[in-house]
Amino acid sequence: VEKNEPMICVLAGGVGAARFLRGLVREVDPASVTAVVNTGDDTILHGLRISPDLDTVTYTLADAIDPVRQWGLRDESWNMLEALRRYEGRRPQGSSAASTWFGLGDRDLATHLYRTARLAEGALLSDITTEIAQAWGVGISIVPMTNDRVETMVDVLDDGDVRRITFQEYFVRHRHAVPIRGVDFVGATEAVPACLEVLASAETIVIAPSNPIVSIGPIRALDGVDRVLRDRRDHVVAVSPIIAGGTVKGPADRMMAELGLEASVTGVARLYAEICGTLIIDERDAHLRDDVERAGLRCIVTDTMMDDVGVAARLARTAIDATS
Ligand code: FO1
Repeated sequence: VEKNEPMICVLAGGVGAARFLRGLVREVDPASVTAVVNTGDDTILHGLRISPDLDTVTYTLADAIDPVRQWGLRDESWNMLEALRRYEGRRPQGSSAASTWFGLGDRDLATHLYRTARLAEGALLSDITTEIAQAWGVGISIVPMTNDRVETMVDVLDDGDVRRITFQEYFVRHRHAVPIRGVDFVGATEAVPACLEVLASAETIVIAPSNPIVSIGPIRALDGVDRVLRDRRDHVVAVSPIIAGGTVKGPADRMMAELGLEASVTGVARLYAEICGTLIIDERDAHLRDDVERAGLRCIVTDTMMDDVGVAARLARTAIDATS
């Protein structure tokens, strides 16, 4: 690994970003990489602050993520969750105590306990995130998009009425099986972004193949982020999370369609055209190259299906080369 490598910043959500980062650290010195991670998915349950995307990135880079679920830790046990069920039946109406719809594994719980206790002591989420990443031996910088609380809320259609629920209620409790009418990043306009310096100085800014609406959307909603990205558009490269009109994981395709966007690489290109110079699309979408270029982006076609870390490493190299 070369010394003094150019800095690379990756705008990250959960699984897709984590897989990309695992490939990237095979190609470059991890010390040259900063992941700016969405915290709009964060939630408080049982009084604990849970940061799914931060933990997915950390656990993946530590090679500790559960390979099947793609969230939480491998070799997990669920004694706490089982024990909680005793109280669930006794819970009064209107209480959310002892909720068991969100899977908190026994070992994963330690991370939430640590994060919550440190927040209660007044520590910054960014410092806590560094402490957790270092404890797991992760070599890149993992930075929450902001130290302030931003909460992604989803307006869902429920029996003809629009109802507002938290992102985790939408994603986990309802298994993202309810149609959405809108998303709102509550707190984003007042929040102070924790990423403007790294965005201003990175040689390469990669928008990871994450959900453009609820993973990249909250980062972009922070004051100044889109402005910096626009100024540095030639240094920004995105990897499409949409392949052949669908997603590898998660509901990005459906969410886009339900919000009136085209669930295709062209739809992604239109969302990113102002802030991003190059879009990397999968070979399966090669026929849409002209559409992407008509949207105003340079288009690179390659294998983006990160089934193994070798593909992810080659994809990362392609992204770096696109901006240098
Ligand atoms: N996803 C699920 O589908 N079900 C769960 O019970 C669940 C628990 C969970 C616990 C900790 C954590 O860090 C993530 C967890 N996830 C779970 C995944 C996560 O909520 C979503 O994948 C992301 O928020 C989407 O990016």
